[in-house]
Order: sequence, then structure tokens, then C-alpha cells
Amino acid sequence: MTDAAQEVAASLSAPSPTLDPKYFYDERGSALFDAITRTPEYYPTRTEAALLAEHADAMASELPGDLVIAEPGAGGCDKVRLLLDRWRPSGYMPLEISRQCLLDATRELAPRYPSVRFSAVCADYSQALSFPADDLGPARLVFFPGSTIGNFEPTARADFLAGLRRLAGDHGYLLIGADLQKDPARLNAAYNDARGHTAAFNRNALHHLNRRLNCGFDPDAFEHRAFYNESARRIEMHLECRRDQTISVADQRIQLPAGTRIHTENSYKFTVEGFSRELVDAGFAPLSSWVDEEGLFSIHLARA
Ligand code: AVJ
Repeated sequence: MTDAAQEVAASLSAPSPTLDPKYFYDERGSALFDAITRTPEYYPTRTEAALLAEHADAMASELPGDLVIAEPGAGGCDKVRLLLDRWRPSGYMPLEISRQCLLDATRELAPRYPSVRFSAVCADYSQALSFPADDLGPARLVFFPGSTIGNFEPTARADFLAGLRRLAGDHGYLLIGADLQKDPARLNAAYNDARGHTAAFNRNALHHLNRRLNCGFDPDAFEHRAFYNESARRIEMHLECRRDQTISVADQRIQLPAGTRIHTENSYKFTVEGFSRELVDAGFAPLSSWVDEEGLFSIHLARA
């Protein structure tokens, strides 16, 4: 029996059933996430890209000339292109769990940037953090865009930021995106897009588990629920079961009575000040942050 099966069985049979957001991301899930980022409602991706484009020079002016960019969870290596174009770093180190993603992206990218030394690392986040920087070589800039940091619970987030500090090394840097607290209506819209891509993305976790672990979910019997929890300052995504279901995983049968909600994701929202404090707590010295005119999204540059 696989670790994944055990993990899923345990989290689904808990009094409040949950699934790890990592189960969103099979091939279809990544394509659906891509579709989400192009909906009019989902502002984070395009706002962050605009901030990077507008301030790339200002960012570079606070960094040493000789730099290696390390990107945990690089995926398709899309966002870093802008930095490779503008900064021409001496190296780029994508760390990505999906071997295929890593190969496709680096094969496409590397020939376009002959002066950038590519060192692709196939590893998940937790392993990614144990690649210490060479303190004699170029400074390492850890790039963690997209407000992916918002997926971590507060304690895990503190640990992860401390891990990014280790990955950066003692003369390294961190460039990280953090989505901001705002009008709940705006947030609710971003996670309930009219085209239904977010709903499909949420349900895809069940399709993925059916395929991988043969769970026997009926994904269409689940309703997408996403809402801003104002006191916890996070978007919560759930899948609400419309009728009684029994699924099976790791030789266990798990009852999901009608009305059961599986909590699939938290996406925490920050303030610039609050996030800067978290960076300090993780051992970083914040240098600058950039926010768009509407105050939707922030990018933070910090020194180790
Ligand atoms: C990839 C975690 C940043 O939280 O906004 C998008 C994932 N979930 N729509 C986010 C997501 C639903 C996204 N992150």
C-alpha cells in the first residue's frame, strides 16, 4: 500500500475530512489552474506578472550582479522568464517534483538563454530546501512567486520560510509573492469564476484520486464551495457531497454522508506589514516590497 493511500485514508476519515491541495495537480489539474489564471476574476497571476515587469529593474538594483535564481516548485518555469530576460543571471535552478514538467520546461528554456547555466533538480518542496548554496559562488536568489506561500498553515509557513532562508544561504535573497487581504467580494469572485474553472479544478482532486488510488468518488456529486473566512484571513475551498457515498482507499471503506464537506485548500491572505514580519521571523531582512495600484498583490524582496 502506498504512502499516498494511507495519507488520503487518514485525512478523509478524520471528523472533518480534508485533502491536501497537492492532489489538485495532475496534468489536467495543472491545465485547469492555467485556465483559472486567465479568467477575468483571478487577479493574482496577472497582477504579479505586471509587478515583476514594472519593477524588475528596481529589484535588480538591490541585488548583486552575479546571481543564481533558485525556484522551488518551478512548474512550467513561466514566471521566471521575465527575470531571465531582464537580469540574465548566471544560473537558474528550477526545483520541481514533476520530472516531465521539469524536462519539458528546461528543454524549451535553456536554448533561449545560452548564457544562463541551468541546473534542474527533480525534488519536492521539502527536499528542495536541503540544497545549500555555495557560499563562495554567486549569490542565490530564491524565487517563490504566485502566493503559493498562502497554501501553508501558519506554523508550517514559518517552517517553510525558514527552509527558504537555508536554501538562499548566508548571502542569498528571497523574492516572494503574497496575495493581500481585500474586499471579500473580490476574493470570493476570484475563487468562484463564472466559467467554472475553479470548480472543475477543485473536483479534479477527486478525479485524480480515482485514477491514482481507485477511490470510486463520483466527482459530479460534489459541489464546489469557496469562500473567504474573514477571521482566519483565508479563502477556504471545500467539496460538499450532495448524496451519500462510500469510497474506498487503502483497504478502507469510508462513508461520506450527504452534506459532508471535504476541505481541500486554504489560501491565506496577507498584509504587507504582517508578511514582512514573518520574513523577519524566518531570518530574512526585508529590503523592499511592491504593491499594485489597487492594493491587490505584493512582492517582497528580502536579504538573508
Ligand atoms: C496556486 C495556491 C496560489 O491559492 O490562489 C487558485 C491555488 N486555488 N484557485 C491560490 C488556487 C483556487 C492558488 N495557489
